[in-house]
Amino acid sequence: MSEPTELVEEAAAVQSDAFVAVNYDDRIPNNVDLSSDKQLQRALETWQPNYVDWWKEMGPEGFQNAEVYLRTAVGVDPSGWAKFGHVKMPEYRWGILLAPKEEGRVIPCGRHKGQPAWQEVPGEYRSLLRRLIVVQGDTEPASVEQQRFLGATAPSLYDMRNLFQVNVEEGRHLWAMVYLLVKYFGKDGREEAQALLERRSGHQDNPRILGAFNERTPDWLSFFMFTYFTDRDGKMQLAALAQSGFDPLSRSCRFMLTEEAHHLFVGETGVGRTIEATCNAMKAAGITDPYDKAAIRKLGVVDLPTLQKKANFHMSVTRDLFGSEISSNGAEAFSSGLKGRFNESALQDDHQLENATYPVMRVVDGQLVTEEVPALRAINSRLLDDYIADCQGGIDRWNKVIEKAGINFKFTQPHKAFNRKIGEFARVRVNPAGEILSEEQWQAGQGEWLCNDDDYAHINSLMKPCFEPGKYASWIAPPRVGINNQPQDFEYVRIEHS
Ligand code: BYC
Repeated sequence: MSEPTELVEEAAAVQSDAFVAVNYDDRIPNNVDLSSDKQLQRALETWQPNYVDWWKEMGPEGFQNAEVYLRTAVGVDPSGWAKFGHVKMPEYRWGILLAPKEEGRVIPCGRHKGQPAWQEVPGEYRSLLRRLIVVQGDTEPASVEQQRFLGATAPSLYDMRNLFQVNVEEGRHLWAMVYLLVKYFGKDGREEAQALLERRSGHQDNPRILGAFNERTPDWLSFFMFTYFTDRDGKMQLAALAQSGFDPLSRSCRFMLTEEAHHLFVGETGVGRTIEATCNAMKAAGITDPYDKAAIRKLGVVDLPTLQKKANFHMSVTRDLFGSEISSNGAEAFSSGLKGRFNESALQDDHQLENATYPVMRVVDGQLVTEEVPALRAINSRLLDDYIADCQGGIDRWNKVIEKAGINFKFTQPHKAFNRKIGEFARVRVNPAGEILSEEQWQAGQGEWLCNDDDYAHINSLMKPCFEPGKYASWIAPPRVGINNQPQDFEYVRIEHS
């Protein structure tokens, strides 16, 4: 597949403004001059062992002693913002990294537009701001918990390393939000920081806050789909929060976005390499019909229609993460100046939207219709639309691989209303083509649009570990280039001691 665009994006983002020297002498690496605020330092140093305990309990199972080739942000100069080396994950140097302060920055949107960005919490928006930070923070450990069993079935050491890299960086993103909570929200911030270590993905009594983060990530296809589609929600939400009038949040999110790019790359190339393996195997076996599942599955690869079903699930569950399309919470987050839109500064309007409207698809009298709605109340809907557009790039690149192989199959995004549990479409049943269905029709068709037991059985049968350096499971093609240009047979994870 084509060269990783996300990496190019990543390099560009990194070269822009993320370089501030990180102090690695402190117990908690940071570029926020932590040692000058003893009270904050003590509070974070009290949280740190609890975090490490959480990591040992809920982080990658079975690989806590493995030496993993990880990148750690050092933030020194444009030719090397990160350093690579083998590290045991519990010893990873999780730190607090903020993008540099922009002198004279103003609040970019909402009723306070043009006023100096807040350096302290604006009192009238305290609880809304805290809620946004907590929700963002909650997703980070949740994803680590969801992925904790995947190491054992990694299709290669390269992929295993990428999984663990994503995991440690989600851990760092939790640190980023905990820093804000502890520094700016006093006692309740410390309580929230503790609660972030106590909720558990999928737990009946104390689950993670948002739906998708309580779903299982049972196999590597789910992992790749998750990192392509759900981490992309992370990208969109972080981009919106990077526009926050609360400057420390903006600066935290700007740095997080540089790390997020690699997660999207892992997702896009993971799915792409799966498609490549399928196409190669079909070609070698002389199979041209992508729906000849029985024959294709015998080749030890994933048939393309099953991949589409997996994608359907992850796309629909992730779309729920944008909240209700029409939302007074969304309106208030924007109007208060706490959260902007995607690419806020590049948008050509008044950035206040008091009199503007936005087209939102709704369910009216059992029909899907598009209505103009006050733009402020449609902020979530707009971000969702931007997200759907942003998803398409990788899908097009996947389709090119299939086209090049001469196979007649094309991945598509299901209709926005398909399989939704939050918002406008939560109460209707809609197929991927966008037709409203009765409950009976939905039940009858579900297995065609989302993975059924048979699909899961096949996927599970492929989830066998492949731990020999330079070797890959049958269902996934090797990557074009190694991480940090390492050779094909590089030992990305030394697992002998784990
Ligand atoms: N599941 O007005 P509503 C990432 C709740 S991913 C369960 O509809 P609002 C990452 C909502 O909390 C990015 N509950 O929506 C990716 C509210 O509850 P309360 C994470 C849901 O508030 C991969 C109620 O329903 N960051 O970084 O405008 C790996 C009514 O809310 C759901 C953010 O999300 C759901 N899907 O918007 C690792 C940014 N949706 O308050 C990391 C911060 C809504 O009445 N969060 N609800 O109890 C936000 O901006 C907003 O909270 C949301 C919701 C966009 C999520």
